Amino acid sequence: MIPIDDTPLCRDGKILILAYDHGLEHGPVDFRGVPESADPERTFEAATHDAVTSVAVQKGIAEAYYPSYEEDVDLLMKLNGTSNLWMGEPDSAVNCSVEYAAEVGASSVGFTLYGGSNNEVEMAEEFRDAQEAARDHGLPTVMWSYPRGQGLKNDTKPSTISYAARLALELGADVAKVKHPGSRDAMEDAVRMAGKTKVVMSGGSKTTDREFLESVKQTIDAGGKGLAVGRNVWQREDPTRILDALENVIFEETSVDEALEAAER
Ligand code: FBP
Repeated sequence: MIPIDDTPLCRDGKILILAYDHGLEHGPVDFRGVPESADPERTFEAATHDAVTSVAVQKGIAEAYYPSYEEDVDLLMKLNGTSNLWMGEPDSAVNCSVEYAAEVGASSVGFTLYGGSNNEVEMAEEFRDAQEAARDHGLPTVMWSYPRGQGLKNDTKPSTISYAARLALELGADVAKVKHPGSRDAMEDAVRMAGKTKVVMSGGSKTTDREFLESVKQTIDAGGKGLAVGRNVWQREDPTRILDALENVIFEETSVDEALEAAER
């Protein structure tokens, strides 16, 4: 773990990563509700919002779109990822090296670890290579810490999320991105287990404004540092409105009601 408060990934110690790797991870189905969301430029535009500290994309999207936004957006290069067409035990191909991520202009990197998968050992070894290379380049490393696999029946139960947060600390991630474990108390335990590694909540599938903001608020109140979110922003007709509300909850630590009111103005 290295100090990352002074890197582009953080603002005032908080983090809001706008994730847009779903075209790979889930496929075009995620773009059907709001067809314009298939255009990466729409998400890069949203990422120019002050609340967003980095946009997380795969290499191909970074190469094609980041050059037009490098003045206004900070890039988190997602180093591994797998399509939903893959039917095997959870695994993730390493699609980009840290060296190349740095060349393209990334100021941080992201890596998925499926703890509990039959492929955990290989993934942890790949993470080791990525984390050590990121250290050489001074890039913060965010672990998408997602326990899953045939032996894990419930991947969001509190003990599993606390273990996911701890894996990130043990393996040297600077930020642990974990699913919401269902309550503030459970998130508090995950934050405790992560020690000096900062915890951010993973957005999840689209819900109502209030439901989504309540889970973010619980994360902040539990000591989490923010959010890495995709669908709950760019699957909305107006991504700016929810980003306004998120800015309030995460950076100003307002109530959800205040954030919703501010977003209406
Ligand atoms: P969401 O906020 O849309 O859940 O995005 C976060 C994320 O981690 C993405 O980076 C990734 O594509 C997706 O979730 C993977 O979700 P899952 O593996 O649970 O289907």
